Formats: sequence, structure tokens, C-alpha cells
Amino acid sequence: TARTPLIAGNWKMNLDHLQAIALVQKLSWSLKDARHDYGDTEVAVFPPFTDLRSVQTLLTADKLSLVLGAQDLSPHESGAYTGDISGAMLEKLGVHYALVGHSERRHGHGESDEVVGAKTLAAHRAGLVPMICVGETAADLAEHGAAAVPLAQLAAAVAQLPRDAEIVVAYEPVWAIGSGQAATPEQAEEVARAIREALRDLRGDDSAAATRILYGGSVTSQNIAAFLKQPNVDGALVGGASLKADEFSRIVQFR
Ligand code: G2H
Repeated sequence: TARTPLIAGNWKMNLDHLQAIALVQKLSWSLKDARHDYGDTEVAVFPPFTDLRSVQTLLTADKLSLVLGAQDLSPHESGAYTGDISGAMLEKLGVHYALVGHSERRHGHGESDEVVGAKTLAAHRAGLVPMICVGETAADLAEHGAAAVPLAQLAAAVAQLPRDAEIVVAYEPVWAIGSGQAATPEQAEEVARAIREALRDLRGDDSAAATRILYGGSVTSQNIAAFLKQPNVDGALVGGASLKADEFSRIVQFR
């Protein structure tokens, strides 16, 4: 099975809803431009919650082929969880993906593997596709090598998930996030291959073959092509470089 390449833009806590509209409009102009060809690549954006409605309205009105993602969701279905956003609310807005386990949630908000597992299951139950982020810190890398921590995080995240539930895995070495120092394509491939092997054991051959594995961490238009050439890297999760329409559209047209 050929896996459709996926380029995902994680805006993090940037852009108010008016700036979000401006960015998506610019992005759609450059992607609609006849000279540009990004083939069958799937392009997704992950705006802050407060921007989702504006972006969704724009995508529907303009029939843009951007897919919507959310940066987080509650592990709970509904109820007395002040400040939280449920998977069902997101699904109703046309959101397709939900990030779970981003290192900025794990480290900045103390999200444990158990919480990430509960959020993964909540996303699936709400009809969203969980995009499970895994990655080692510089200290993990020195102590255990690159793959051990990401594989343990992955196993915990999918522990309760039905085997046939679609997921996306994003490998983001923490030392490469926002640092300007991306992993090498070979480093990304090594861990991506280990992730695919682990998926075989955890979820079976079909799921392992179909699951897209993304690389994330200081991806730019300069390094994207080399990552996508790796046999087990099926796309990228892009942070800082997704906030500029020109740069993000160059990344999308990595071919
Ligand atoms: C990693 C990535 C996007 P950046 O967090 O999720 O961010 O591309 O800025 O390193």
C-alpha cells in the first residue's frame, strides 16, 4: 500500500483568528497557483482552538483542500472540565486530526503516558484520527539511544486502541524542536523504521504498512526533501516554518 504523504503545520500558540484567516488565504493562493504541483500530498493545519471556527468556515466556503487538525483535546467526553475541549466538539467543527502527546504537552503540562493513551482513545472514539507524537530528549538519547523512549511512548499511547483504528505517528526528537538543529534524515529514518517494526507487533502487519510516520523538529523548505526520501518517513510535522505561507507552501511542494 502506498502511503499518501502528509505535511502538517502545527501553529502552536500563534496567530489570532484574523491572522489565521490571512495565513490560510495566502496559503491557498500559493497552493492553487497553476505552476505549483504538490500531487497527492495531504496538507493539514493545526491552529489554536480559537482559530478553528474561522479556518473551518474559510475552508468550506473556498473548497480548499486543507485538512483541519487540533493541537490537543480532553481525554473526557463531556462534563465538568473547565477549560477543556472535547473530541466531539472538534469533530463537529470538521476537524480530522488531533495531536496527542506533543512534547510541549508532555513536558509543559505534565502529561503522562497514561494521559496520552486516554487522549488517543478519546480522539478515536470521537471520530478523529489521533496524531501521536513521540520523541526522546537529549538526555534520553545519551542514556538509551534514539528509539527506546519513542517506542515506549508509542506502546503506551496505543495500548487501549482498537487495532484497526487509524493513527498517524509523529517522531519528534525533543532536542530538534524549535532549535534550528534538525535530526539528520538518516537519524529520522532509523527511528521511523523502528516505529514501523514496533507497530507490526503492536497492531499487526496491515496497520504497520498503512500508518503514516512523520518526522518533526526544525523542518524547513531546505531539508524537507531529504526527509521525505527516506523509505519510512511519510511526511512532516512542521512548527515554526508553518507560520509563513511562502515557506510552508514550498515545504508542501517538496518534490
Ligand atoms: C516540533 C515542530 C512542530 P518546529 O514541535 O511540531 O516544531 O518545526 O518549530 O521545530
